Amino acid sequence: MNATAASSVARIRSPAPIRLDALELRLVRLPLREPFEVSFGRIESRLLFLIRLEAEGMAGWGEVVAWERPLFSYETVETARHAIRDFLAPALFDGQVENIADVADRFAGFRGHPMARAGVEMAYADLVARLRGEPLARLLGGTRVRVGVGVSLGIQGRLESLLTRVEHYLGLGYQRIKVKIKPGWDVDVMGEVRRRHPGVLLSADANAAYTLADREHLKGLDALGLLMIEQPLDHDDILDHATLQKELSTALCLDESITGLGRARQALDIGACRIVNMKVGRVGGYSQALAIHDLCLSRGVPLWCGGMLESGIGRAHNVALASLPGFTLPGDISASRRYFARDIIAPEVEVAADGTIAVPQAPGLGFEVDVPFLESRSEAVERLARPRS
Ligand code: OSB
Ligand code: MG
Repeated sequence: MNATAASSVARIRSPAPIRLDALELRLVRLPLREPFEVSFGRIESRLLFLIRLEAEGMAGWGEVVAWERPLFSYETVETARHAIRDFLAPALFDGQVENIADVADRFAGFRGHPMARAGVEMAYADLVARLRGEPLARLLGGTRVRVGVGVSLGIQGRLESLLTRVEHYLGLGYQRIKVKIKPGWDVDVMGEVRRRHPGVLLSADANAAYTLADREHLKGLDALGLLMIEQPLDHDDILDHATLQKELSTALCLDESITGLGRARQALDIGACRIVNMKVGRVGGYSQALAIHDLCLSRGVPLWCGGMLESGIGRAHNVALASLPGFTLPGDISASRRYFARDIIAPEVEVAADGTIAVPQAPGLGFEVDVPFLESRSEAVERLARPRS
């Protein structure tokens, strides 16, 4: 894994080595304000998986971004619970922890389960930031005080519904519109959005809905001046994407396929994409995310922060991460109210009229968790404590 080599990773350390006292796993269900549909499926509510890590009388929060069903990747809420409860947490409770590379090293012998690891790494990073009295963004190496954001619009039954939503979010200031596409809802739909909004930053996300056999059809998107086409081909492919990228003038961006630092480097080496979508959950935590950030920055590859319909906790982590210098394009980090009638943090994440979100300057995530509301929506809470020695 060799996350230790990256300089920014080395900053995520507590003032002194600490013993972690407890890890709480919590499942919370929030209804979505409207259903969200992408090429692989549709959801109406989000079962959120939150991690609370305790040490030195303080607590840090993280979020496991897996969904209930293995549609985006193979992980689910249940596989992540299993991985954390039975393998990751016990590894963490053994002795003292110094820094995030140490956390990643304890997990290094296990294969897979990136979203599970990431949830724990996120909670650890927030905890360390709070112990240091530093905003998480600064701890991660963030330099921006506001981050630019775009919105991701799901597949709609009717073109009119999509066009109304595009207008709505542009009116709120969002800097970039991303439209979810699939066969039958793609070139014509994107063409219509482009015709109405000639100047906007516009992209399409296929969530792996196509194959190389669709290359001629996908070339129809080249005339539309899109910022990028995200993950057109298989979820774990990079070779076919490299073939497709050579035939398209539009930049490809990989999301699902970038599962860690090694894969990111390979994808860039073979020209599988020209833009990278970063999701801390997908790459297995901050140890990988910061290394990928440093790689993209050093190669001049535009990077942006993706989303998984997170609660305010995951959202706050995304805001902090997107404040790093390599994040040069607007992220999929919308306001809490884009998805939820009420979020679990206070204040909620807000997008200003210029399409930016303020990076909090208070210690840790910089948002308070609304514990009474959280309790009222919790479906399961499990607390794992360090074994007494
Ligand atoms: O592919 O980027 C994606 C949501 C869930 C799963 C995958 C994706 C998305 C989004 C929405 O596009 C991002 C967000 O607003 O959180
Ligand atoms: Mg995507």
